[in-house]
Amino acid sequence: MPFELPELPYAKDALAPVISAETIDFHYGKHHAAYVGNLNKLTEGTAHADASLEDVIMAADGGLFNNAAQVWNHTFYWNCMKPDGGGEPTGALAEALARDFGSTDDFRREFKGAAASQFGSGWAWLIDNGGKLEITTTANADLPLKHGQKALMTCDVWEHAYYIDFRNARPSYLEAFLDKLINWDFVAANLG
Ligand code: MN3
Repeated sequence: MPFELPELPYAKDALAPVISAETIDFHYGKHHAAYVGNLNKLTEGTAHADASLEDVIMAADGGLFNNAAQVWNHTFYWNCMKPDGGGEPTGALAEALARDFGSTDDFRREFKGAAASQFGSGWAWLIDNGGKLEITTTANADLPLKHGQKALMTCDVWEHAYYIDFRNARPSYLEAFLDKLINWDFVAANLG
């Protein structure tokens, strides 16, 4: 059974004007779709063809790892956003952010700083690292799963994520992501 491009959890224009339908057309329709296509080409007829995406990620390196990880990362990223997102987390997630960062605002400031200073292409993450929430960044396709960490939230900081809508202004994209798009319910569900 080939790997499939998951449906977007909202319409492609639902995140506008922060993230335009044009960005989604390229980012989901071209980039994410291409990673799925490459993954299927690389696994066809191999022992990985019927493995779970996570098992491929853990077993693979090189091009196979890059494509499998990018399929996972993008699916996770789409779910980290929703139309009219942002606002404040509640309950156990809000308590955990206060415990490990001081407050949700402190978390936002630290996350923005880390994501803005990730050099080149990569991802910024909120992770659960053995019961403590931490912010981390990864280069290219790398992801917390590969390091034994549980991802709670991510923001794609490859230029293709923001260049159409924000040009080179990564900090503006990060601010809009946190203030207007982040799906705290999804993040809270990942905390479990
Ligand atoms: Mn991307």
